[in-house]
Amino acid sequence: MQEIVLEKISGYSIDFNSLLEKEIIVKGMIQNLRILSWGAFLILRTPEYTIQTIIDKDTISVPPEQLMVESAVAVRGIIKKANIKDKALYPRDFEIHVKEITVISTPAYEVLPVDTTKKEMVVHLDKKFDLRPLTLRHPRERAVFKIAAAICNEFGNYLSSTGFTRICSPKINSTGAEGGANIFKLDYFGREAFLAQSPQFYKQIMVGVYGRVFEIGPVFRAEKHATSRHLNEYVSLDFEMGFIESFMDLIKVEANTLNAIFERIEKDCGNEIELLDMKVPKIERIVTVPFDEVHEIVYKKYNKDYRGETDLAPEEEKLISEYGENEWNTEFIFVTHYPSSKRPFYTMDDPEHPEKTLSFDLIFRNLEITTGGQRLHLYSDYMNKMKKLSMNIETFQSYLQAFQSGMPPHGGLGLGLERLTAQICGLSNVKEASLFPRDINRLEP
Ligand code: AMO
Repeated sequence: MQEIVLEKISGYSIDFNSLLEKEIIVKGMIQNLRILSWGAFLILRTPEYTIQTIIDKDTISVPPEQLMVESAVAVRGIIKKANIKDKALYPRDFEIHVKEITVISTPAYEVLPVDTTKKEMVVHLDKKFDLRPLTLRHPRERAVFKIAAAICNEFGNYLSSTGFTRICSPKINSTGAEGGANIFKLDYFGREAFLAQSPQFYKQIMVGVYGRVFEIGPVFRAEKHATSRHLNEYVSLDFEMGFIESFMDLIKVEANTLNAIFERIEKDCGNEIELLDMKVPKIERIVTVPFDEVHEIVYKKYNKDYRGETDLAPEEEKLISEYGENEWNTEFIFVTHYPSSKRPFYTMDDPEHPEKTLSFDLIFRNLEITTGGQRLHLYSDYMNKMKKLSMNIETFQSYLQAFQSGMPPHGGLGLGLERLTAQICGLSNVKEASLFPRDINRLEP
């Protein structure tokens, strides 16, 4: 038997000011290496900072020429003040003057297949995804996924602080929730099963248990076309809450959650904001516009006639965004009252206009990032709606137990993490906001 004393693992975070002119040992990966006649500038990447080190070739035992980008090294040196411009570095006001460097491991590639040391990585999108284990190490890529991490963290923190309980629902299910053909089937020990398109049924069931719930998890959509806005697996940020008066309650919670996320990004991601040259948004006030009115605006203002269509075309999302910025001075447009024919069966129809629903999408910088709405909550309403739509009620029996057991008026929404990240970071393709994107042509890495 061996007993090991449990120690807290300390982070790599360093108060550089207090270490000025002192010697430290830092372990990390070589992000960049610039060899000059007198030695080298070596950029060291650690979990919490990326720092410049200065190597004088006469003082260290390893010749700089023998070092390689992406080697793991330990550096011993003195912390000095510096004044560095490169936005990929933080801190920029300190550097390490190296006394000794030890190579811990080196890449197996003789030459790395992509140069990750340039400000912009010059590589085709497909190659960038093929070589994700390496290309993700580029400072700009790392910055994008720091932003995504901040979004997830604050979505959870903010909602937890307002009475929501985090849930983790199953992703292998016996039915789909969203309808449509974009569902993956799989063989589940001889039975037909499906990959979750959304945590929809489970988050509703859990409102009966906790009143307010949220989930951050993967969902799967068998999208048949490769587009710049669709992934076959994405991360869905969902919440669902009981005792709502109307879907406006959901819109308010979403606006507050998004503002908390934006504030968190401002506070924690200063380096990423600078590096990506991001404009962090803020929701100053809520602007809602009914679905039909969007068609009208797009027709009258831009002479594009989508009237009669039961969904918004990507072009309309773009045009209404432009209109929103110019006329309403907002980047966030909540489009409400989508046609019933386009919304899943669980959506509540507007009692005054049954062909419309009490639902909404949020359009942000040309793209739909959220769908939400009020749900049916009475068992009898489910029965009527499902019969009207000729659905097989038997298949949904376990979901319907929630309504047989009693449910409050409720609603919620789903927010696509990659779409939000892409729009905040100014990326033109949602796949660039996915660590390992899945599309119709891609299953690796
Ligand atoms: P919906 O199907 O509209 O609604 O999805 C909600 C949000 O998820 C994102 N999204 C996608 N992101 C990347 N690739 C895709 N293929 C993709 N499909 C959707 C979008 C979208 O706004 N259950 C409902 C939500 C609810 O009412 O609570 C649902 O899933 O950002």
